[in-house]
Amino acid sequence: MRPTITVFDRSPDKGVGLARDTRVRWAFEEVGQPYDVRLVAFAALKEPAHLALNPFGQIPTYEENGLALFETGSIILHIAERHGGLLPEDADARARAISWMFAAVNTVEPPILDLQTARFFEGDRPWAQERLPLVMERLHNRLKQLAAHLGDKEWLDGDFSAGDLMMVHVLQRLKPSGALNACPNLAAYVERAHARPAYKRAFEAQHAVNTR
Ligand code: GTB
Repeated sequence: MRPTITVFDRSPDKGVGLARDTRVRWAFEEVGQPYDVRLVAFAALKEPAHLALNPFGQIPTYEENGLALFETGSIILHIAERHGGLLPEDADARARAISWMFAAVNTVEPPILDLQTARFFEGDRPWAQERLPLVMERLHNRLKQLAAHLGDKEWLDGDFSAGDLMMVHVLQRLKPSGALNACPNLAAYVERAHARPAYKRAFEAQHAVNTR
């Protein structure tokens, strides 16, 4: 049975790949697992049928043989554990790749989301102009730390892994802001990952939904 994921029937980003189903689609493409998609309207996210899959009323969710998962980190870990190609065989290297998955969503993504919040949801508050430089500084510090680790390596730790997949999808949200330009090796890292055939297939699939 093919797994089914839920995705926006129309993503607010109009298909540029920022909605989080893109990272799950990418993981499926990397491991060669076909999947089905169920489109969900925004209003339906907070209805009981969807809340039964994700108590926070968000996409994406994952269903297969009676198992329902939410949170992209757990979904991608599940996919990576059941198929070869996204986690190393060596136990220590595997544990390190999983550390990078957590680092992506728990250490790098929060300051990126803070910037989005400061700009788009709080930009009209009287204190917004005072807060924005603080948010930017925290983000740049985090990016500099990541850039220092990556150096001139191709991927974060050995071969491309689920850790890179998560990290790149987190970082790509910064592309429109230009914030990645301060760290050229991170910008090149994102481009390198986006050149992977699996990413291109995932991108095209979500783009087709959002431009139909
Ligand atoms: N931590 C969860 C995970 O990793 O799975 C976060 C899931 C999440 O944020 N889902 C969003 C959602 O369902 C869609 S991806 N939001 C609806 C809601 O909370 O009511 C986030 C997203 C949406 C739109 C853009 N965009 O337009 O640029 C980018 C990212």
